[in-house]
Amino acid sequence: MSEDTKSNLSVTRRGLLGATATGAALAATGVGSAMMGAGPAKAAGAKSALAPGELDEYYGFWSSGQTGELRIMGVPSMRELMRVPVFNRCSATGWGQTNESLKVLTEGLLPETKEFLAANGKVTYDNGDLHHPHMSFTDGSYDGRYLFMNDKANTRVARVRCDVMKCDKIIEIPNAHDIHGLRPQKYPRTGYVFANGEHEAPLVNDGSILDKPEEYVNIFTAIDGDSMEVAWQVIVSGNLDNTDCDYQGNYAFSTSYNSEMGMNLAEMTESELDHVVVFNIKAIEAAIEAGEYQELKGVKVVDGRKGAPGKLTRYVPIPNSPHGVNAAPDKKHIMIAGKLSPTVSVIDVEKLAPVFDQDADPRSAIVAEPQLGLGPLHTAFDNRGHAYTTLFLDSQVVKWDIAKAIQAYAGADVDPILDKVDVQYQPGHNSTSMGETAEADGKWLISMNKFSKDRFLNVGPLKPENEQLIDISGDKMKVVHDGPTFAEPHDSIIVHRSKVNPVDVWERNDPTWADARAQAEADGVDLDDYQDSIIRDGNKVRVYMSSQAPNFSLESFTVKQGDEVTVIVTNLDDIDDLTHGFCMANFGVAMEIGPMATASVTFVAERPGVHWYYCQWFCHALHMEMRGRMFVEPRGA
Ligand code: K7E
Ligand code: CUA
Repeated sequence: MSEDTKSNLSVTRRGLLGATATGAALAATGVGSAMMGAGPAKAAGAKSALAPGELDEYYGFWSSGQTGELRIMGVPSMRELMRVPVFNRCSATGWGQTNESLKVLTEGLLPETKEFLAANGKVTYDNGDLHHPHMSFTDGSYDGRYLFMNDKANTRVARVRCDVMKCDKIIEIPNAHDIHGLRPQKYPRTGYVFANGEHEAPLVNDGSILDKPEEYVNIFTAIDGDSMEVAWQVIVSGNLDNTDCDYQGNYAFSTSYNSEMGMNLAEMTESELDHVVVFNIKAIEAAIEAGEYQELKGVKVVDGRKGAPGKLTRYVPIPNSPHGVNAAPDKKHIMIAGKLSPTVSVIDVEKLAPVFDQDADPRSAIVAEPQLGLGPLHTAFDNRGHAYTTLFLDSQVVKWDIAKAIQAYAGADVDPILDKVDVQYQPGHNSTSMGETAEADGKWLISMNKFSKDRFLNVGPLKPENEQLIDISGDKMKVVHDGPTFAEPHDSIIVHRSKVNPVDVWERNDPTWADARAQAEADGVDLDDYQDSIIRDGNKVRVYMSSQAPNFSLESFTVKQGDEVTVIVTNLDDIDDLTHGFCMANFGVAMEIGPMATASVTFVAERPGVHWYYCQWFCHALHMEMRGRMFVEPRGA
């Protein structure tokens, strides 16, 4: 427990209800004797409610599913701190409209996608389906550089810079279809970002193959997290669901819920066993090095299908339809959640070498397979050898002992299940504080429940989800908070705040507006210290101005109807929390300009007359007065 959580502890009814009865907890939480004198009271567990002004101990990074953004939460308060637009559009920040964001949203698209989008009158996709946000690692723990995330809807992978909490790269993954599972390499560093294509398709998907399942493949992708380029891909059998990797840098693992390669539900759930694909990273790198690959759409692709010769992959049979993959912080065990099977299969990474090198039975790497309950989906961990698995159908989280599960599998008469707690309702992912790193600390667990039903005021047929905070610091799990969220976070990570250090004010030389800077230089404008400038270049007009509360440096400017106008605004307020906006009324134009940032937007001035632009970020007592006029002279005037 960190110093400041300790000092934040207070005795509340919720704390009392969330009690754990151990003396150790009493000592750790510092609950006074007056409290204990109140009867057979139990010690308060860790405190979730923070007083106004108190800061959270953890950052929570939440996905938002079909909303397409990243969300930043405070844990344990469960307060939403920020939304970071990624695959979506954002009215507040202009994401998807500013030139800077459009560059991120378009530069990583494949040429054929750009053509397809152009035929539909678009330059990029408007939607995304963001399931899995994960932070970059160095040596088995978070390093606070980047967050990576997938887009299942349009086969993309994005990166968010943790220094400014903005998305700086989005790439479309060639050859694959519908990126679902995603995890960064843990050791020695990220390194690779592993990404699963969920839906199988003909390798060359040009419309010549439909009903030949044997020609359908799936693609596992390793992306270089530094350059955000695809490093290599592996062709696999069966579709791919979730992925994780070990703490040694040797293997990655992907669950496959459709080893049958079925195209409908009956076919997909036909066989009793599916599999997890184990990828031998060093063998794959060696194959690439040796030239044993084919090049597809500019990517080096190796063959790791079932039965393919070599040591690139192995297929470990797992009971019907496995879903989640989670590496334990003991750096040894990988948990494969059964979903349609009530089991979690535990792989010992130290038993994989014989599977690759001596063709040992792939099942020999399984060291436990406890029956936990119905619908196991995902597993999280504490630092005491316990695992916490969500049970979708039972609407529970089950806490179990990894060592006991291994003993039971070896024949001992022990029950690995330690505790079950009801959650409301139907949990998907869960996550624990630092639980996806070697620094798991065993304090908090979030159960991300797909249904909230009766837990909140009714808001109509579309209900929020319910994300419940569970105190896992004691022997028994205690649900201490309900948190509604909008569609539809799948996954989250809980990162100690010591790992994340965002800036308050942008650096003027930030690469985000490198294009605007280059254009300014070409226009003879010093972007860091310029006079207002209006540059005419044929029918293109570039309007440079700055903002300083409560003024735009330009009170007005004039263009001609039909001009393509680019407005470049630099916020010269070098002050924490002084964001301005630029909104051109009735032009559908609005953007955020953070302190010391530059942002730009381009539109065609097709509406003659006087048009007000204003700052839409409440920045000053005279914020309403922070405005100016664009005058558009009618064509031919
Ligand atoms: Cu289980 Cu997309 Cu991680 Cu949802 S996935 S729950
Ligand atoms: Cu600047 Cu409001």
